[in-house]
Amino acid sequence: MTDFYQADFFTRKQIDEVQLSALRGAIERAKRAPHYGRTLAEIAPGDIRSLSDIRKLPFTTKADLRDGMPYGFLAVPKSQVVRMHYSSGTTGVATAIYHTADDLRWWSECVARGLVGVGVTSEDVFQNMMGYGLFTGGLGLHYAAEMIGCMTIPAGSGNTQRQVHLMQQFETSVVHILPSYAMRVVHYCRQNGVDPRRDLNLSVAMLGAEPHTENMRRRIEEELGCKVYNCYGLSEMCGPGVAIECPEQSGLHLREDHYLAEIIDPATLEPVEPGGQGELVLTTLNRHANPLLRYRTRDITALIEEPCPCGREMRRISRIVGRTDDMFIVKGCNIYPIQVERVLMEIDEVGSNYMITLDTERDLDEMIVSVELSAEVFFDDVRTLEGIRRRIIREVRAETLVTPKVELLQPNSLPATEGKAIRLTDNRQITHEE
Ligand code: DLL
Repeated sequence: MTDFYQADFFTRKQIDEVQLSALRGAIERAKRAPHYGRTLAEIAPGDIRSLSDIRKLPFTTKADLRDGMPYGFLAVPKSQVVRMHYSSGTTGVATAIYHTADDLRWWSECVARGLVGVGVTSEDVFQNMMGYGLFTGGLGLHYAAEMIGCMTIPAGSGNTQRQVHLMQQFETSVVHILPSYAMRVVHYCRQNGVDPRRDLNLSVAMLGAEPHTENMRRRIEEELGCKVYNCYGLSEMCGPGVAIECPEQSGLHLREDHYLAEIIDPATLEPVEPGGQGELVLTTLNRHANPLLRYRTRDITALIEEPCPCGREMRRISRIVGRTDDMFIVKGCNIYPIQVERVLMEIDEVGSNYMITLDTERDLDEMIVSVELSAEVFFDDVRTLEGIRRRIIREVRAETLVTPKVELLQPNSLPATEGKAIRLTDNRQITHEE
């Protein structure tokens, strides 16, 4: 086994020691960036005596990154930078992240550790179905798969027919794919007489970059006949590979030798109780070009402290529930889009895509859930349709406390995006912010 993989099996004590010494170094290096040169001027290495002393440092936010564009967070001379990526700007603001050659090496190692952890080897054919380019899902997994020695197919996103053809022709055994796109591939296979269990050779699908539910995972596993693992990351923290599930499928192992995690209450900014849910805050420990300290990810999760039955003592995060800026309020109820997905994916007749629209009807908020049904449902069977509609209304209401309007649609009716799925459109006259 390659050396870098050993770090996955550090004991808790080793992890804590590695983190503390790396944190001191990270602070010193960060000060070379104009932003941290200002905000950390008062902090000396001696101030960090334990990991909890990280709370002496200020948070870094997306707004700070935006204000620091283009080079306010760069901590090395530009001549040492070999690549940049842009964050996808899901919230409208794209910011750049820079990497030295060494940053790219340890990032690839992090991802490779996650892949090896779920059994990927040099025998595998790895088809990367994520967008290449400024988005980190393409190159991030690509170099890791090559590092392991997989035959790597840089398929990129979209063109489902060609994707399935490649999978058949080269007997792809591992795919990296957006959850929403995996549902489209499933739909394509059904419509085109491809039985994934019979006609494909998949053993692992690595899913990430979008929130998705356990129910969606189970569906994709059943349909594609392979194991599905959850991979989390964000451009600001390099990209994919910050945390990846192991075969236990019960939480995503953080690569804690590179990332220091905290969970805070986004309202008070105080740490939550151990095991409590809150906003994930991450610190890069070894990044040279673009160190980020106490970066507020806006992702909602919880830290699982207990060692995992897989033998790793690296802490886990639970499946991401949503982002603080994803949450919407309807009739006083706080809702994450994923709650609606949880309900929909339990219903067999529901197909591969859905969308939530918020509107104002006679001065009142309204939540419309548009759902594509599977190709097996006959649209002239009015009684069945009515039954499905009533079930969705009942179960969404039980989950969110809001009674939705439900629109049932034929397959392929909703707009399909090439990148991350857009699940929510807010057309309300007054948008309700936190
Ligand atoms: O999505 C990096 C990535 C690529 C991760 C491929 C995994 C696989 P960004 O475009 O900057 O980077 O978006 C980051 O996507 O803050 C989360 O809100 C969301 N996200 C990423 N992975 C997951 C996941 C990439 N597994 C933002 N579950 C993050 C839920 C996820 N949400």
